[in-house]
Amino acid sequence: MMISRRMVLAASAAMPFAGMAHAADAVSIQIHPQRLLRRLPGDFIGLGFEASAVAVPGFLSSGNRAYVQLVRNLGRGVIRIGGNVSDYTRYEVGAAPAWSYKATVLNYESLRQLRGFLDATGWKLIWGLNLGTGTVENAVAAARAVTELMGDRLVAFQIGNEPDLFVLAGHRAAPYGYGEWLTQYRRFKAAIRAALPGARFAGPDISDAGVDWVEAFARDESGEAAMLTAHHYIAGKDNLASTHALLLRDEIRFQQNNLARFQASAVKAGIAWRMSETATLYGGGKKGVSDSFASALWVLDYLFVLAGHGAAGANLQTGINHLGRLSYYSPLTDDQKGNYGAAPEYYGLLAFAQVSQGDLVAVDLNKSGVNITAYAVREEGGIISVAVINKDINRDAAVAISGAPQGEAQAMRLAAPSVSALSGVTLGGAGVSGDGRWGGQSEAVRIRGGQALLNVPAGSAALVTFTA
Ligand code: BDP
Repeated sequence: MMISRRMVLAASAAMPFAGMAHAADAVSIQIHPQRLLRRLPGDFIGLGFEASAVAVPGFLSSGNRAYVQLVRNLGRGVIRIGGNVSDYTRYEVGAAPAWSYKATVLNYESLRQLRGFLDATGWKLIWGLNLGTGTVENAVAAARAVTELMGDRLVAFQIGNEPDLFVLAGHRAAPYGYGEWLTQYRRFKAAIRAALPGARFAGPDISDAGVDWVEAFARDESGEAAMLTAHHYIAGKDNLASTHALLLRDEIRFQQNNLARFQASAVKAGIAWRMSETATLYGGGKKGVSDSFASALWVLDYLFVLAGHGAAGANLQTGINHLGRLSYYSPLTDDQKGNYGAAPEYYGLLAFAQVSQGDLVAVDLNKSGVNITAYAVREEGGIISVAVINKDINRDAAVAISGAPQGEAQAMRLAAPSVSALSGVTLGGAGVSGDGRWGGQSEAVRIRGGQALLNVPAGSAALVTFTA
């Protein structure tokens, strides 16, 4: 846990749930510190921005102190530039920058500022080139400038955003399937490689519907591609089923139909896979749902689900969308007047950042019918952190954790007035200010008979850290 060495609150002062009105259900968690599932990549967390975000002067720059701090709080991650706007974006070295949906222009200075932002945060970059409406010549020019300016901060290029939806987006006439796209992808790739022999590529950056493309791409570009990439949204914002409860439900079908297949493709091709764009509900998110506390519990659980399926990480789509407004699913707020802040979802990312540096190890969970999940990470020095996420809207959990090293345990709580709360979210009892300050603290956890005992109320999470 990143800040676990901070001051620990006295247990008595930190028991806000002591007076719970109804009985909690008994949930038991058994940790297996020696049963390694996988090492978690240090740059698992990612954010994603529409290409237009790079054009806004000063926004993704080292001078935007507040934003830099908000991003730095999340550890060392990866920024992905892409989205719908990238398929309408032009690069011109000395042109005036512009940041509208279908007419975004990036210049050399836009990229220079982005490099400054990456240096200030320590983050890396995945860059999406315009295949939708751009020329191969302009893609080469953009790739040259990005390569020159980003140096080793650049992870890979992508070519086209959600090309499996190119007909729907009006970028291509039907029939346009994987085969047609691959031909064009390879033409762009060859032209870029001719100019930049060391260029790395990731793809196919498809929507939820394009799982077959990932498998085909893994097969056809194995030994060529640096990474497999895909997108995921739980559902659309206009879907009547898109409620808080939907965000909190385990996505069993998606895990089986998409994640398991991505994992198998990546293993077979011997390369990494990453969820390069993801958020709760597409269409810019749903007001009152995507921007509620449910999204914090969702993202904390979801990142562990992805990690469990071998993902290299995930880029949470962020900021001003192609429609020119802030997406409700954005973890970071932006009033477009220079004021920023942490949306509820940010707290879930911040929570993940506290407990995700190390090895994912096995847990057995006895849920007693509660909609609850638990994940354990073994950090350097044998510290074990357990994320317990009670996604149940009604049922409190009386949690007993065993199998962790005997010694002390501390908990940091992720909480809010309710899952539908739009504000009042805290991690470790503290909110995050607009300039990124946060002073979250842990509370002592009672240990009895070798078990750590704590209540995790309905619609909340706890990060429990054990030190020997
Ligand atoms: C995705 C696009 C992204 C959009 C998002 C949405 O790649 O640019 O902003 O949908 O609809 O498919 O919110």
